[in-house]
Amino acid sequence: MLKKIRFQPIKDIFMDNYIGFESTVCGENGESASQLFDFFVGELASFDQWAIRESLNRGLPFLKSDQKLFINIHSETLEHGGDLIPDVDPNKVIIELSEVTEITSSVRHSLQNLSNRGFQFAIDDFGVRCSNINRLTLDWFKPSWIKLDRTIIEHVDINPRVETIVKYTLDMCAELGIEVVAEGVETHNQLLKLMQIGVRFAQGYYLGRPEDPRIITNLNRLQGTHTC
Ligand SMILES: [Ca+2]
Repeated sequence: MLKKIRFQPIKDIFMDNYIGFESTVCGENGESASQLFDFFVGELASFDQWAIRESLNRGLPFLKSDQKLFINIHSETLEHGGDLIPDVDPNKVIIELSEVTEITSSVRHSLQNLSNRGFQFAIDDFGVRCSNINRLTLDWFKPSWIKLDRTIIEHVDINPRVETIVKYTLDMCAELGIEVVAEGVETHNQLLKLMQIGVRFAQGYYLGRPEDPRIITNLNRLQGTHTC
């Protein structure tokens, strides 16, 4: 199956600029990453390694100096170990870990290797399924980012209880030195509410869909004149 790399912008909604891009993989007919993972079962680690290398090759050369590339690593790839990420500037790369990644001894070994090389981590899909708050307590693993799941953000402007959860998650992360990205922003009202709460970073269809790698150059050319 043919597969393609897509990049979705992540925005500083206070400064109205792009702080980076998340790479995702999809099939040529729009198959999602999880559908591709099902298709490549049995050779997941090598498929994921292809996606990682392709993301770095297609993304890193086109970033501005202060932008980051957010990449996803599948748990099976971490379990597989080895040389997961080639020799690139670790300051430019944030590694997203799914909330459901099980921390086995092999996964821990891979994460520590990547951490020793200077890569930063984001906990992806934060707040969905089982809570990951205990992951913020580990001595050997200190994520620099969390990405608040879309299932929380979709109610942030209509449910005061969700607003409270986001507000206190933001406060907790500020004390821990962790940046927060709101995922799945799809409406203007969600964006306004997030700004009101004080969430600085966001991504979602309202701010930009995952698109061809040329989006990085195109958006950076527009930066400064772009309004959402
Ligand atoms: Ca992700």
